Amino acid sequence: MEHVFKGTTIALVQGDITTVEADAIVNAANSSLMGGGGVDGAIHRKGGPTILDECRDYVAAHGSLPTGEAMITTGGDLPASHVIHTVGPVYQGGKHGEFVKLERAYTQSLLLAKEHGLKTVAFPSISTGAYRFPIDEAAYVALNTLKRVIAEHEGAFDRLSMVLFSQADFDVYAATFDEVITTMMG
Ligand code: AR6
Repeated sequence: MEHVFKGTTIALVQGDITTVEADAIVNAANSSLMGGGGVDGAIHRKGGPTILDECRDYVAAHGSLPTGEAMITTGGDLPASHVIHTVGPVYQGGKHGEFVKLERAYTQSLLLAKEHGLKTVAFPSISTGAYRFPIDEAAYVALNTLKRVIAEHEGAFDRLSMVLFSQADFDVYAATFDEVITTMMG
């Protein structure tokens, strides 16, 4: 499922993000940057030890990565050239700034990609696994943020995708995609 918005293709894909060829894939990491479960575990397993070495160097130089911020490493053994590591919020009922923090995780990842001249970026559904963000609300934040950043940085990106691990997650994003992206292009 995809749609072109201001020259950038926005795509929804069902699958495993560690198999995606892109200038960057995004990792739903935690502040320690030392790996974990879910998509973070999968990226480090498949990407090999150089990614963790680069994360360790980053933490030694800058400290841990706050929620809503992003940093970049190479892609190691992954088909993607780079990994942008970001930290989504832990969902705590929705009244603790989670929506703004989730939006910021997407935005900062995209700004970092732009800074490095990376034109194709694939995201997992940040915060909707271990961090328990309701997926329907997270889909709305994710897709609206991609759209806003594309409009604010026209020409910066060729293709932005959301890679949903399960069919159920894909279906939720697809319904939101119709609402937020396809029908509001004007
Ligand atoms: N490709 C695409 N999506 C995936 C993959 C994959 N290979 N594997 C899982 N997902 P989570 P979070 C989906 O828990 O909620 C980690 O331990 C998954 O189905 O990976 O941001 C970190 O170290 C879900 O929809 O990330 C942090 O401590 C989505 O990715 C914490 O979890 C996000 O689930 C971050 O939690």
